[in-house]
Amino acid sequence: MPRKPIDLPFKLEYLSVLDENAELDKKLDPKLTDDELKTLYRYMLKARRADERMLNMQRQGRIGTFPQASGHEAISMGSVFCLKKEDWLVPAYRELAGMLYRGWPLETILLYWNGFEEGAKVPDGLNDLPMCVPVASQLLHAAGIGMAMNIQQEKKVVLTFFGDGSSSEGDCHEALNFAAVFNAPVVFICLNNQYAISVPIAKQMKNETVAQRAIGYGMQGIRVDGNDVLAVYTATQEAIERARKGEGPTLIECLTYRFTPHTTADDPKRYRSEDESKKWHLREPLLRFAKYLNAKGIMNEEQRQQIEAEIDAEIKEAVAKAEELAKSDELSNPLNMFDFSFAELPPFLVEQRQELADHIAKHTKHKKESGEKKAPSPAKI
Ligand SMILES: Cc1ncc(C[n+]2csc(CCOP(=O)(O)OP(=O)(O)O)c2C)c(N)n1
Repeated sequence: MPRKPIDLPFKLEYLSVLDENAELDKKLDPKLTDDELKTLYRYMLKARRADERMLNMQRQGRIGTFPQASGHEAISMGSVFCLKKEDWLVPAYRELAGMLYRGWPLETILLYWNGFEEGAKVPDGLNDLPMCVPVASQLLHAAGIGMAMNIQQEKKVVLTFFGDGSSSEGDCHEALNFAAVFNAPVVFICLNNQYAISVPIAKQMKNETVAQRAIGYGMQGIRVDGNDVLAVYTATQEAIERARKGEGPTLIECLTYRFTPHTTADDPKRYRSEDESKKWHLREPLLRFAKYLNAKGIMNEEQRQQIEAEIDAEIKEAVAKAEELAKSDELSNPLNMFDFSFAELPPFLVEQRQELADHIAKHTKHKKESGEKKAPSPAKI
């Protein structure tokens, strides 16, 4: 028969564990301990409060343009929580909750958004990459790390993130394809917040879901409620277990919404309706999870307030530290930009570094003569 249907074994699921009223589907309960549930909540809340604080600071001119992550806490924390310390985290730029949980000091993140190279310095002992702003480029790094681990026969996994808009990039397709073909232990988390700056998802892709693209690459795929931390946790945990068993990569699409502008330089009122935004606020990840913890009897309002107070103090301390560091001679040295990418600088960068050092020295001399503040001391190569 020249024309006949091809029988292909495709299936695609949507997963939510807590419904919009915070009712748990008992069959899907991931059965986390009370302490684990409270940890999830704490870091989600810390990320939300840090995000709000950073917005205030940006408006006061105390940090630069940055992308808020409010509304994405369930995705970031629910997934990163599944990693072991030695696993790899390859973040984009909205993974605040997970990065804080992983051990990135908030002051480091504040320095990053203030333009300091030191903000990209991975804390000792973590197999993480710094945040990535060029969209989708980090997915190739994640696929490459996964392939390298297969060669080295390591049982670690890689967790990486990208947006719905990033799924239009060639880098994204190459990374997914390489990971599938080489059976790399990578979990690709798509934060589908439905907009790439002002471009709605309908103008990014012709498919109904991002998850179904997994089928085309030959990997597992699932769509989850990205405002439900337990759903994200469950899907990521399953994907990581498969990856550790050598069963290759997974694409998890987390359906969510940006509660805030794309970045502090954006005005979503010009392209999103208030009605749409209000509808999504009803599915807010933190309120929903707090309601569940309350109903489960493990966090009442008084205990929640206590966590708020502790977080408030932690954020104040981090802001003070970051601002102190930013003033130091060591960090305000522009030569630092050469210091964190290469173990050994290639000759053309040695030359550029010297050129900048000479320029600073000349400028300093000029400033000294005119009685201005001294220039920063040169950093080590
Ligand atoms: C390679 C590259 N091209 C363009 C940009 C400018 N840019 C920054 S964010 C963005 C949209 C990203 O949308 P999406 O992937 O959906 O992520 P979201 O910001 O919505 O989380 C673009 C085009 C960039 N950062 N990198």
